[in-house]
Amino acid sequence: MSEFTLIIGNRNYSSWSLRAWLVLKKTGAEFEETVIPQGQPETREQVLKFSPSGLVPVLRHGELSIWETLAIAEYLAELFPDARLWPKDPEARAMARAISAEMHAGFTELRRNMPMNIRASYPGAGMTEAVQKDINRIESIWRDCRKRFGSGGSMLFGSFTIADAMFAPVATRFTTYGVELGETAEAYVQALAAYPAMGEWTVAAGNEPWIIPEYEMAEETR
Ligand SMILES: N[C@@H](CCC(=O)N[C@@H](CS)C(=O)NCC(=O)O)C(=O)O
Repeated sequence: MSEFTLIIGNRNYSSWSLRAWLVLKKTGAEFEETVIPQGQPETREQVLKFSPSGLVPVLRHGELSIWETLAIAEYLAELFPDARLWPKDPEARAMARAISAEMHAGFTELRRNMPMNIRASYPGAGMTEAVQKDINRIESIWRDCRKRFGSGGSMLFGSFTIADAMFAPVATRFTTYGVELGETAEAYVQALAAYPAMGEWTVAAGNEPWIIPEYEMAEETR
């Protein structure tokens, strides 16, 4: 039996689950996954068995249960220093933490209007002026990180860090909703899509049976 269990929601729709899963995957540790499908009558009761907040993801390590994605990420960064979950350089690390927190707390218009739906394709749906503002800010973050810290690889800080995990669901949204991006952002979206763990998650998301109607776009809203 693995030391770690990650309790997640649907792979296709649960953006926070994806973030925590990518971070845990980067540690190289063996872990088990428990999927609690969202939007079912018994979902809340099942999640509450593991998570006092009633939200997923939750990381279980022995008797310890950690909810909140950034807390999970920080815990794993402490346990697995060799996985380099944060950039080594203090300036880059400060920036990575700032943008991860900004992602955690913000971009609400994008999140509300373009819910993560990995296997779907809804080009043009969900766009508003406020969503475009969020996108502009995200593009500016990505450009800045790639230019200042990204020379060692194709991720925001070169190699994959928690910051990339935080923005991975945004990249899938840009693909689902066919968002037009500048060159740097487009290249970064492609790099994330080619990241092996992301590919693994995407295939699994495509094979899930559950459909949550509220995250599917009606014809007239596209
Ligand atoms: N702040 C939380 C957000 C977690 C969250 O909103 N999780 C969603 C799934 S992505 C959830 O559990 N929603 C309740 C539900 O689906 O029943 C975190 O960082 O982990």
